[in-house]
Amino acid sequence: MAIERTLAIVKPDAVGRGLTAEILSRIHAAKFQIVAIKSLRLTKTEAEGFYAVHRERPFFGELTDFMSSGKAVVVVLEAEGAISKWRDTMGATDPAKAAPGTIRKELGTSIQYNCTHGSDAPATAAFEIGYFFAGLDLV
Ligand code: 3AN
Repeated sequence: MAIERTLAIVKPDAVGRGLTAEILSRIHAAKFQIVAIKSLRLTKTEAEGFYAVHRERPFFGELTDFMSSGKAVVVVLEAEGAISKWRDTMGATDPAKAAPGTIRKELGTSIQYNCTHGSDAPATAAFEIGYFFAGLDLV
């Protein structure tokens, strides 16, 4: 499998609950390299731009309110097959349906407050990484 990069976000629910170090430790345990990392608070407009593909979904307003409600930690991860590997490490979107041992199963509290984000395909990963990081941050 090829070496890939993906964008992970420790969402505001997890940062607010003091779970950043726990999630970074799981990233380390799963053997991802951290290529770039920063802490920031998205504006509502920036959250809408990030989730533009979901603009027509009924939860778009709620989702972008939540994602701009507090600090998040955005991380570029690298590994063989990083995109699917990180989605496996996170577990299913709904914590109630996520597999045992996954971040969302063990730490998430609802489909909205599910602690982490991960890109879902190579094109999405390229867009999402570029949304937060410049080329020079990624050398
Ligand atoms: P994933 O993050 O697992 O790729 P998506 O892309 O379907 O899931 O959804 C993006 C984000 O939107 C999810 N991480 C979750 O926070 C939120 N979301 C998805 N479905 C719902 C829903 N039914 N109600 C509220 N928020 C949702």
